[in-house]
Amino acid sequence: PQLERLCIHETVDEKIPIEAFADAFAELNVPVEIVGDDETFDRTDAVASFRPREAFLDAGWTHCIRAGYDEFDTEAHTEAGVPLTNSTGIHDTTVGELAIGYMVSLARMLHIYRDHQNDNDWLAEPPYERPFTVENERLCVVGLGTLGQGIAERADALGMDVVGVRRSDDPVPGVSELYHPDDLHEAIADARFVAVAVPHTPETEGMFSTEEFETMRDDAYILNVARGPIVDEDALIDALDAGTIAGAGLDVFETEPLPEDSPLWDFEEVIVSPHRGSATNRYHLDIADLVAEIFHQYQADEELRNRVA
Ligand code: NDP
Ligand code: 7N6
Repeated sequence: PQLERLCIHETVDEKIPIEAFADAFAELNVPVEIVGDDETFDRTDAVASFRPREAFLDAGWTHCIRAGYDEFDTEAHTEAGVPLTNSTGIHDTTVGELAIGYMVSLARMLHIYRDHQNDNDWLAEPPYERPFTVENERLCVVGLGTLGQGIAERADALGMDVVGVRRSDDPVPGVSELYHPDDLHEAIADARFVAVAVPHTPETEGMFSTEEFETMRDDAYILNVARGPIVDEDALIDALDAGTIAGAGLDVFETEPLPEDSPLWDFEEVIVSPHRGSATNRYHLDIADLVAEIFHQYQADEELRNRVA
C-alpha cells in the first residue's frame, strides 16, 4: 500500500528540534504527525525515529535518523517485511570538520590555551617542543565511508599524509595507501593521528584496545567520531595514564552522556565533545531532505536509498 502519513517519533527531539523537523516536510503530500510511545501503526505509516521501538514493525517503512543504526533490530525488520533505512551519506562535512578541528586543536594546543584562559592565565611559557603543524603528519582513517572520506579529503587538503583502512579495496580520493582490517597494526603504527570512522558491529567492537595503543606511536592521538564501544574505554584511560599514546579527541563514549566521574574529563590532552559531531543549525533540513527522497522512492515502488533491512 501507499504511505498515507509520516510519523515523527518523539525521540527525534533528543537530537534535533522536532517541530522544525516536522515543518521541513511542508511539501510532502501526506499529513505529518509527531507521535509518542502510545501510537499504533499500520502499513500506510512511515516512521522517522532516533530510537527503535517494536511498534515500528507494524508500519510500512521505518527511517533511523542516525547513520549508525546499531540499536535497531535489522533481523526483526527483515522478518516483519518493514524496510529500515538509515541516514548515512550526509555527514562528510559535519564530522569531517569536527575531526579536523580536533587535530588542529591538539597540534596547536588550542584546548590547552582555553583551559588556561578559564583562569585568566597567559601561559607565558608553553613547552617549546609541544606544538606542531598537522601539515606533513600522517593520519590513518579507519573506515572510509561517508565520515572517513569527509575526514580524509579535508586532511589531504591540509597537506597531511593520509592512509586508511577498509575491507574493500576501492580507492579513496586523498588516501595514499589502503590497508585491510587484518593489517590494522601496520596501518596505525606510524600515524600521528588515528581517526575511527567505522560502524559499530560485532567485528569492530573493541577494535581499539591495549594492543592497538601499544602499537601506536607514543606521541599519537586517537579520534573517535563513530561509536564508543569500538574503543575499549578502560584500555584508553590506561594508555593515556601511562603515556602509551599522547591524547584523544572523542565525540562518542561507551556510556552517554559521559558519566561525571569518568577520568576522560580530566586529561589535559583529551578533548571531549558531547556526541554532536553532526550538529549544525541546518541538520534537521539535511535529514528531512533524505527522508523525503526515500519517501518518494517508496511511493514510486523504487529501490530505497540507504536500505539496511
Ligand atoms: P558508511 O557506511 O558510509 O561507512 C562505513 C565504512 O566503514 C565503510 O567504508 C566500510 O568500508 C568501513 N568498514 C566497515 N566495517 C569495517 C571493518 N571491520 N574494518 C574496517 N572498515 C570497515 O558509514 P558512515 O561513514 O556514514 O558512518 C560511520 C559510523 O559513524 C556510523 O555507523 C555511526 O555509528 C557513526 N556516526 C557518528 C556520528 C557522530 O555524530 N559522531 C555521525 C554519523 C555517523 P568497507 O565496506 O570497504 O569495509
Ligand atoms: C544524530 C545522530 C549518527 O549515527 O550518532 C550519529 O548519525 C548522529 C541524529
